[in-house]
Amino acid sequence: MSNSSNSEQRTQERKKPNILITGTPGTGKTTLSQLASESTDLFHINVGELVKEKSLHQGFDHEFQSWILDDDKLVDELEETLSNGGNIVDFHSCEVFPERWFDLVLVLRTDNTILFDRLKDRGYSQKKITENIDSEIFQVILEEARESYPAEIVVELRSNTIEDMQSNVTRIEEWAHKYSCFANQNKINY
Ligand code: DAT
Repeated sequence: MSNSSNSEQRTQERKKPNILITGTPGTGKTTLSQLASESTDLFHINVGELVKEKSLHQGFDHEFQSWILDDDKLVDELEETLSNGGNIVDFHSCEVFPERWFDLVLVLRTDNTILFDRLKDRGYSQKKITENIDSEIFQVILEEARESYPAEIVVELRSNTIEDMQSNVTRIEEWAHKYSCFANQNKINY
């Protein structure tokens, strides 16, 4: 199936879009998702919290200090909600989700020195800080997004400053509004 028919299928099925906000830990996913959720009628799903809350994991990895995700459980848990549309999904990885779920994939990017300070403030160990900074330098999440979703729905967003954050919220707000208008027009046409 071509990318364009994939996106048509996405729009026809949902009156409201699903947006994935992804990026290295500390780039601002949760803050942006909360703000964007408040200024649109989209529902914020913090996947990291959900995984802990509903035990969608196979235990804790002490070496990497993180939960070992149970992909199948996570996809099953979210399937119905995502099929209905109207969600902002916030997670530090993106390859686990089916491609058909998302209409827009935003990858947040932060300069190393700024990211370092944020992760240090969060109390991360030196090892965890280094891993995450390396991941940001090598654009791991951006590459993952480009491999997992059609190029036209993957957008890289700078997230260094409060001004960046505000402009990202505005862009999401405008985009979600356009999506809804387009979906409603489609409905009238069909
Ligand atoms: P993530 O969900 O990606 O782990 P977060 O939303 O928890 O990141 O943000 C980490 C910290 O950085 C938090 O104290 C808020 C701050 N922050 C996030 N994005 C920012 C931005 N664009 N400008 C300034 N501070 C930001």
